[in-house]
Amino acid sequence: MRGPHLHLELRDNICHDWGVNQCRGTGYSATSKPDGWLDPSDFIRGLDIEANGADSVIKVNKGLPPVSVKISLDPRADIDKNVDLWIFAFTPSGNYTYDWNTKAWRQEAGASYQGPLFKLSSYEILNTASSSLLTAKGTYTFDFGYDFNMNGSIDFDQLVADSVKVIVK
Ligand SMILES: [Ca+2]
Repeated sequence: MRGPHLHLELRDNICHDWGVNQCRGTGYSATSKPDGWLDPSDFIRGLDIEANGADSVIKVNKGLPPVSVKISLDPRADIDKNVDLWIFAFTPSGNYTYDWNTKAWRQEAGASYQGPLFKLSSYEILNTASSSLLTAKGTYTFDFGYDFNMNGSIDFDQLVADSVKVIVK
C-alpha cells in the first residue's frame, strides 16, 4: 500500500504532458495519470492580465502608443466552479469595474461576474484607441481575480489574482 507522496515533474515544450516518451527519466510514469498521482497543472490556477504584452508595469507617453489591456483564464481543475470574478481599474479619475455582462466599464463597485468559472483565451478589456478611460497622466492599476465564495464580496483568503500597472507620462 502506497502512502501519500510528493511528485515533482518538470516540463518543457517537448515534455508537456503525462506519458510523453521523451520525458523518461527518474520518476517517469509510463501510464497516463497513474493512480495516486496528481497532475501538477491542477495546482496552477491560470489567470493573467497584461498591458501591451507586459505582465507587471509599462510606461507610456500620453496618447502614444495606444494601450491594450488583455485578460486570459485557464482555470483547469477549477473550471465550472462558482466564483465572484473581479476586474478593477484604479485610475486618477476614480475606480472602475469591468462589467462582464455588458462588456463595459462602470463606476459602481461590485463583482464583474458571478457564476461558473470559464476558460478564456486572450480577451481585450480596454484599448485606449477606442476608450476615454486612460487619457490623463498618472498611474493606472488593473486588477483581475476571482474567489470561490460567490457572495459579492472579495474573499482574500481564497482570491486568485493578477495585476498590471500602466504609468502615463
Ligand atoms: Ca466572494
